[in-house]
Amino acid sequence: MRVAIYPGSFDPVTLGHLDIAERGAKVFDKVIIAVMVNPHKNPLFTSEERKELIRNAVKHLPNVEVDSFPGLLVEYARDQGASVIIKGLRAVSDFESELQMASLNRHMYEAAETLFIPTNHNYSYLSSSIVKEIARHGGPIADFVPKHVELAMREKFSNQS
Ligand code: COD
Repeated sequence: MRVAIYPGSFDPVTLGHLDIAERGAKVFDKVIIAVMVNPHKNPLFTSEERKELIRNAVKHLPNVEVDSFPGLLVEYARDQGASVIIKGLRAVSDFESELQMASLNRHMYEAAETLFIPTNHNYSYLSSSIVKEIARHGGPIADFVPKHVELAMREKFSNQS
């Protein structure tokens, strides 16, 4: 069974993330979307909240599971018997940091190959950070995230103000 991990912060999950998950699910027997810790980011949603938002968004994908892990991605990949790490690529700016992570991950765990899936051009400009920035100011985000994620963001920001 070919198992792939699709890791990220997913704070929150966007239509760009979901497009990558759907396309990954067509290639692998099982895809695990793993909510991980990016030490450079200060999350808006807890890990549990992010998992729940993703679960709601991938209900239509029977071979996709959602999980979280607080440690190293390669440790998680090894535990899960995953041979592939899926990453989405939006622009050259993504490539630089993703290439660095792919090389380090392979150095730490040779069995894991990173597979880059190019963004759907409809979502190439999308990031969780930019969606949060728009939502924080009450701007329109319906084209960028599923409805339940939009509602969760509205609630989060209304509680913060
Ligand atoms: N279109 C296509 N792909 C997209 C889009 C979009 N619009 N938006 C995001 N993506 C891709 C990203 O390129 C990425 O591949 C993935 O979706 C997740 O994105 P984010 O922003 O939610 O997640 P990141 O980039 O913060 O995730 C970084 C990790 C959490 C994966 C990384 O920090 C990590 O592996 N942490 C665990 C600790 C570890 O092992 N560190 C050592 C790494 S060498």
